Amino acid sequence: MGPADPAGRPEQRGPVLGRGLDSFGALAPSALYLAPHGLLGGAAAAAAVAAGLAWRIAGGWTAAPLLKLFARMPMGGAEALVVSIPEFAAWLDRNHGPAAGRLRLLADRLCAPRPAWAGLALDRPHVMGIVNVTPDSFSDGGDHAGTAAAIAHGQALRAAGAAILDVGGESTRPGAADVSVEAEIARVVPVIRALAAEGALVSVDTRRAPVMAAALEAGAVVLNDIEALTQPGTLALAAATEAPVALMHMQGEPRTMQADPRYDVAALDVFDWLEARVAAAEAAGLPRGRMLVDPGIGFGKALGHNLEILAALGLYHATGAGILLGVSRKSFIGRIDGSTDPKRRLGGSLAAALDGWRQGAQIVRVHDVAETVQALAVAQAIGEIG
Ligand code: 9MG
Repeated sequence: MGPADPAGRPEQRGPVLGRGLDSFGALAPSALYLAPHGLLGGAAAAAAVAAGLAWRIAGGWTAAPLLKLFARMPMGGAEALVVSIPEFAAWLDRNHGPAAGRLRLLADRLCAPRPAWAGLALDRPHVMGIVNVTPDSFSDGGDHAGTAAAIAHGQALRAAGAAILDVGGESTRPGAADVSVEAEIARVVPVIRALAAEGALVSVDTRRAPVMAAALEAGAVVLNDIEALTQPGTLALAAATEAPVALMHMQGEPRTMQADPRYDVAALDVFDWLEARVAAAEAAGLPRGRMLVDPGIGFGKALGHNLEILAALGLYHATGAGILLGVSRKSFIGRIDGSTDPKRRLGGSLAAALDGWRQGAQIVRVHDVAETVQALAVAQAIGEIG
């Protein structure tokens, strides 16, 4: 994997390292990354784990018979090495230097079973339904912008199988109009209050501390923050309220983020950033078990970046947090198939959500709840036989 150019094509580089684990083990610990590879599910996962040929990932439904190690190169880019679990475990037994210590830590985080998050058991997938209370959202164009319409939409998503409803009052699409804190609160609070009063598990999609506080007071339980608690007061508020959080990666800010996003190696750069945010949140008093990480598909990323991140999604299990994935109706689908109407991206949304599930993402954030719940149920039922 090399750095992606602005058009999104990964740059190809020849190997610099020798091909063995020992050459990776001689590198600086901070240059190393570990992702599950060749993932198995259902009966195949159980058999491979029982035979000692695979590791169960995050205590979930996937198991890795292989690991993909990435090493950043001094001149930029990264090299990858695929090893079997028995080979890697034997190497870890023999090696005790700093690089082995880093890889052991990442491996422990990859495998550690996740505690329940907001009351949801993370050994199975869940669907988060999107309730936009915005007149100008990219994906539903304000279909549910009024309070009553948004409440009805949330009720319908819940009836369709959403385990959690994500209520947002600010559109983050490039070019969206600014909304004041007061207006954002006025949009989300009545919707949250009504849905929570009916027993729905509600998350608030906001990046501002006063909106978070008002939403929690109205009955929201979860904070979904596309700025990962970097805005003033948000980290302290999350720590003080003990709310479960979703920490999303974004490069830049919504108005301009798609102008010229640049990374060295997108999947690894995003990993570093999320790992640092998890550490910051932990230092502020949030236990890791209360956090989900989210690579922020479409937030300051060209097509090549999005695809590289989605292909390496399992990498983010090594933050030790659960994974939330948002791919629903996003423009990267349109960049692949030319679709311009977000509502005509159901096939691409389902394909990407199912691939996230295959890689063990515990929660998918979607518009089309009934269709996603059905797709996941069928994929799971097939996997359990195989
Ligand atoms: C609010 N919002 C829009 N897209 C999102 C995504 O992909 N993830 C999360 N966590 N929130 C999102």
